Amino acid sequence: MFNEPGKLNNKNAPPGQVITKKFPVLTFGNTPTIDFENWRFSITGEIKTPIEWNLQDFLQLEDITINAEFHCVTQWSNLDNSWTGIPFAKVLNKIILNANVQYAMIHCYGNYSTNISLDVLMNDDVLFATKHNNIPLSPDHGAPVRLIVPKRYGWKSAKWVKGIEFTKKNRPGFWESRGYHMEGDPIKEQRYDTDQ
Ligand SMILES: Nc1nc2c(c(=O)[nH]1)N[C@H]1C(S)=C(S)[C@@H](COP(=O)(O)O)O[C@H]1N2
Ligand SMILES: [Mo]
Repeated sequence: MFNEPGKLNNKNAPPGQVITKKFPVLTFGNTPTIDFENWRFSITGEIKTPIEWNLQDFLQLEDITINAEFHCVTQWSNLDNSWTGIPFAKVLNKIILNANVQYAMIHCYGNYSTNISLDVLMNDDVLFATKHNNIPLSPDHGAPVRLIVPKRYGWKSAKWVKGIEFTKKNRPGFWESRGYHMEGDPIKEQRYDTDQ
């Protein structure tokens, strides 16, 4: 049975997705070893004053809990996840962006990266998550902090984040430079870059 395109609610997965109640681990390469004491989160690029926080600094920002769907481009969707974490908007409040900045590159431990436009990051369901279904993230799922971008395919929900780089140009991240779509909206089924 096909899902009706354009629907994203608790009954239907986006087109071409298969629903699972599990939460498969999907990582390119190995889970990086992260020493929480030495964990750093930096905000760089097109901002007035760059920032570097340790885990304690970061966790001082107030967290919230949301419920969200999760759609991997390999076609599994889990429609029911609770995430607790710090809203992107709270982080944005701490910095002053330069003029005409529309994009961000999320950088991770282990050299993964993904590009996301600022308007998507500003959705109120975008979090730097520390807990999934009320349990602290396991190492394989991105501990101590991962990004969650519910309205994009899972590869944009970067695990083991170590920073945000704000940019004027939309540069491709790890998968985007290997043929994945720059936007990755599951409702529009933007899986791969179709430009030849
Ligand atoms: N750093 C990093 N983040 C990543 C990935 C990765 O390989 N490295 N894989 C992405 C992909 S393709 C998906 S679907 C989700 C999967 O998250 P999970 O392993 O917690 O289910 O993480 C995303 N974030
Ligand atoms: Mo994925």
